[in-house]
Formats: sequence, C-alpha cells, structure tokens
Amino acid sequence: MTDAERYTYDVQGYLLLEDVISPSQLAAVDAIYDRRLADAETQRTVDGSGGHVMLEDILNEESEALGSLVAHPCVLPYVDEMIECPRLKSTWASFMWPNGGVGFHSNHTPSSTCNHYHFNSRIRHNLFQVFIAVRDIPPDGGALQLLPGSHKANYGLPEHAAIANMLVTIPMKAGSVLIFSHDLHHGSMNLTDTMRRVLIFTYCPGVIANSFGGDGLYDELHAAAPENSWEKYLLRRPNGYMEMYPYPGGRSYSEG
Ligand SMILES: O=C(O)CCC(=O)C(=O)O
Repeated sequence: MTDAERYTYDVQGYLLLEDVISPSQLAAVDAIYDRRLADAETQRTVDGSGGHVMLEDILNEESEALGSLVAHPCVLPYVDEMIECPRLKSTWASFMWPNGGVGFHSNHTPSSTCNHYHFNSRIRHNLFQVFIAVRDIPPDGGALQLLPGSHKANYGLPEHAAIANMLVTIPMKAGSVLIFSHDLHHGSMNLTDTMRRVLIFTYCPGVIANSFGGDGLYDELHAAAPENSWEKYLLRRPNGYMEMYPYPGGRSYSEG
C-alpha cells in the first residue's frame, strides 16, 4: 500500500481499485451468474428473499473459475497489510434484481472491543470486504452506499435520516474492486431494470471462525494449493493464534 492509500483508507474506510479483474477472468465469473441463475431464483422463492440472493460458499462450488481470486495479486497487498494473520472466511455470488437491495448495516459499535476496525501501529480489521463488480454498476444499479469514517465512529448511529446526506455512492466498472471495512455503515438498492452481479469475498484475522461450513470449509482447496503459496495460507483452518500453515510473506508477522 502507498502512504496515500493508507491515509485514505484509514480516514474513509474504503478504497476503489480499478481494472483489477482481467477480461478473460471476468467472462469466466460472469458465466457463473448465467449458470446459477436458476439456483438463485429457487433460493429467492424458498427464502422469500425479495430482490437479493447471495449464493453462499460460491468458491467451493465454482473453484475452477474463482480459485485465482483467493490471492489475487492486486488485492493481496491490502489483505496482507491490514489483516492480522489473514484468512478467507466467506465467499458469495450476489444476485440483485431490480428493486432489490441490502439494508444499511455494519459491525461497528463504539463499544464492542472484539468486533471493530482499529489502529494499533497499523490498520487492523475484523471483517474485510472485497466487493467485485462482475458487470458495470451504475449509481442507481445497486452501487454500494457508504458512510465514510463510520468504521471508527465514537457515538452510536443516529436514525438514517440524520446521516443520509453524508452517504457516498460508489458506481463501479466491471472488473473493479471495492475494498472496505465491514465496520463501515453500508447498504445498496437497485433501481434499474438490470440485475446487479457482484462477487463478495470476506477475509478475517486467523483467529476468527467460519460462520458457514465449519473449520474445514476450505480443506480440499487448501490441500490442492501449491506449498508455501498465499492460496494455501489464506485457505487454512482457523485455530486461535496457533498458525495452521506457515506465513508465506517472507517475514515474521510481528516484524510488520
Ligand atoms: O451487496 C451489497 O450491496 C451489500 C454487501 C454487503 O453488505 C457486504 O459486503 O457486507
């Protein structure tokens, strides 16, 4: 990360990275959305999910197309620098139909000490979101709305009307990636007549357990990944502060 990126990320809680996913990789990811549309429709009906469905654990289900995104070279430096002993936690394919949306939320409270973005000589995350635009996202097409700086607010969130004029909307080009702290207050709404296609990877510190699938969620992919690779490290099991696989970054973590 550059100093300017560190400063910007720390102050606003997000960064937009342009031209990250190559056209061929993007085409392979986009094809997943065509192939899995019927599954998303079924989930939508079963859940009564309204206009938004997230196919959970999409990495295991579509590992051929998505495997190279686990340690993408344009995203990895941010994951490595801003998360303590990072690990991949969750992956989703998000389908957002017209009039679908995600209500505003975040992990942040001013008082929870275990569940927050913080700074301790360097930026630290609990949940770090990698939000990948599979197709262009216009401002009214489900673009994420963020409240910059809210990841480290010291007061409780007031009612939405009081902060609505502080929100920023982040339209994205296909292949760009928005990285943000899940402590940042955020939500979205698709007011166009086109489905939004977004892929979400969540990274966390190695101490945090999976919320889906148990500790062995990525065991097969971990076993198949090359020795000493970042893929293998990021796909290891959680186990407190006892590392399950050597850190591949070429320095001990504590050296910073
Ligand atoms: O899909 C969206 O618009 C919201 C995503 C979200 O809430 C998240 O990544 O935590």
